[in-house]
Amino acid sequence: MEEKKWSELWLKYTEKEKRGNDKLIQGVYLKGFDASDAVVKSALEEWTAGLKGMYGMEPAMEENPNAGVLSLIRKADGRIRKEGYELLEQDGCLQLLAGDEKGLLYGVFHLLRLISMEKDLRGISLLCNPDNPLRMLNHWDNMDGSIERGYSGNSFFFEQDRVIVDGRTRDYARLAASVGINGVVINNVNVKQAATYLITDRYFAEMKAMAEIFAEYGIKLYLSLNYAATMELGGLDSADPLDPGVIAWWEKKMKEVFERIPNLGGFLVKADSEGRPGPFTYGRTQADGANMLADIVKPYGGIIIWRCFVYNCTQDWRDYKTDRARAGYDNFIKMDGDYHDNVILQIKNGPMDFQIREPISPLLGGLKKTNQMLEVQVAQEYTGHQIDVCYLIPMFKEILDFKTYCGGDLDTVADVISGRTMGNANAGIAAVCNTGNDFCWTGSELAAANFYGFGRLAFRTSLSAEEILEEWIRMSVSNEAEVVETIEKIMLPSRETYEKYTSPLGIGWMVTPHVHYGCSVDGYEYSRWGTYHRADHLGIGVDRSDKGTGYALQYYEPNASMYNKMESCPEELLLFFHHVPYTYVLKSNKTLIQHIYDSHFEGVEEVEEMIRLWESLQGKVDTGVYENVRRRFGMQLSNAKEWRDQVNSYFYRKSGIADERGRVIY
Ligand code: GCV
Repeated sequence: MEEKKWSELWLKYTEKEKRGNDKLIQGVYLKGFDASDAVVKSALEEWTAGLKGMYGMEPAMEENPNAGVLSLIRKADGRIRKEGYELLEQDGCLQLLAGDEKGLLYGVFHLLRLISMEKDLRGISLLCNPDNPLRMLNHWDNMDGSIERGYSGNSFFFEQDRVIVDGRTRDYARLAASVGINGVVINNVNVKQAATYLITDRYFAEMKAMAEIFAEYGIKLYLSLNYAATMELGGLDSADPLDPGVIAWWEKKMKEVFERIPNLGGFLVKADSEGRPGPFTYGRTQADGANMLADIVKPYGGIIIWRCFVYNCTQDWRDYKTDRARAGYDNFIKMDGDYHDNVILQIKNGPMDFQIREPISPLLGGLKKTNQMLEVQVAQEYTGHQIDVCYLIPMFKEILDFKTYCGGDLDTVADVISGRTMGNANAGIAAVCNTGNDFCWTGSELAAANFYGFGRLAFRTSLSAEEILEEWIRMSVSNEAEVVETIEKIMLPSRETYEKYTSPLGIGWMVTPHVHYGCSVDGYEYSRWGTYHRADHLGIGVDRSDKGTGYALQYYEPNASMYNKMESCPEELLLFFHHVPYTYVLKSNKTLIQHIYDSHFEGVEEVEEMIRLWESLQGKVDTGVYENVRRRFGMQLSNAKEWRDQVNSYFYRKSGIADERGRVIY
């Protein structure tokens, strides 16, 4: 067999301690499921491959659910819901009760996870229903093989305008399904060049083949759509959503597309944003655009996921009332309730753009009558390019736990996007994915924890960042306690470490324009109207209170008042909401400027400590993994020092206030 050019990540299936589990799984009994169903087949194949690799066993199909046999049984009873499952073991009988085929597949992956982590299956009793109906990965892959904000090689979906469907497609689907992903958008939201043709005869055969592989793992294929396809493909002179000619073109096109690509879930649309066309061009609303497409795909069971990343990147902010952070809310809140049932608004976690720390977008829960999805970024665009270690799951937990006060008891972001708040089924969570075609899929071996963790969290938002990390380490790297603990020490605080040596207290940016890695204090690509951070010789920060841009008032009370006042604003977001004097005293009793100095020194020291920890693992983890991470740590340390020196010297020169501790500031 040809050797794979990619890692198996957490599906390695190497030999494991049995701990008596083998006695429970000598055979497999199937009831209520059709063994020839594609998803059931995948589940059985995975079970077989997993047991062969981890226990050297080849369990046969059995006629009876005897003790010592794993029973896979269909059971949908209100408790076990669609895509859900229950695992039970009593008196030597291990049962996986599943609500449907996907539940069966997820249950099998759960058992394999436990086996891989060398856990005891005896006495197991757990019910797992997915928290979010839609659990999606968004790839920003271009048809030429490049990936927008990709840090792991090239695309494994596209190469030189060709679609790739091969063994890696299947392994990708296995990895995604193993953590509960049920929808994947394969192409960049910036639909340019050949990607417009994904909905044409040129690519239908490949789309169908890919959709079929995904379907075998319970995943629906989605495509990013070029809103102006009527013009770029159809030769019309308009993309006006109310134009009958435009509507007729889309009707014909969608009929063809859904006939040719079975298992297509629908489309993701970026309109009126960063140069992309959209309904605003024609004086129409975002709802006009989304609803037009949604009505057309509805007969095929399709959905339209419409992004809320709509802002005017050329706006002049010198009047101090204009604020990019306001844009999402201002553009979408007015039409709350106007969106049709099969439209979902996809909202980035923060009002700006995936910074290391931002407040939660006030649109999440701000919209009370509209389907919503949360969009987070697993690709480390602003969080270290998969060079710097940054375990993102603690940040995603914070976002999900945020209380929006949108009314009632079910008002956290997790409630809103799961559909619990409004009782809607078209809801969920999506992540901009961090994969590419390099051997370990994610550039840094450690960055795979974010891919893994996102899926696990999307399925069960109650899992902690610690639990998820432990699972990932044990399955991907080692079950040795020392290795597990050391990697936890490196990764659990890594988001705070990154924050410490980059931009302080929620101010964000200060990164090299366009590249978004490395320090450039005044660097912001849209900075023709002045610096983003508004630093002068007295202070720094953007006044987003009622006296400034008014952004703070987009939240429900008491969040609005909390953010509006400097004294009650959470300090980690202080500079996002307020322009603060360098001499302002923080709760730590340090002045703002001293905090900036200290945190930047600390950030570098923490990276040095991470490196010491990692080096203690030499010889205890796979050499390839060790070297991959070690190389990146060298780059991370230079990056951290560069940030420390640039930021500290910039603010020393601006403020004229020396470091209390007399350290060298270059
Ligand atoms: C896909 C940011 C990124 C862009 C990205 C955009 C978006 O601006 O820098 O690369 O485009 O967000 O989310 O659409």
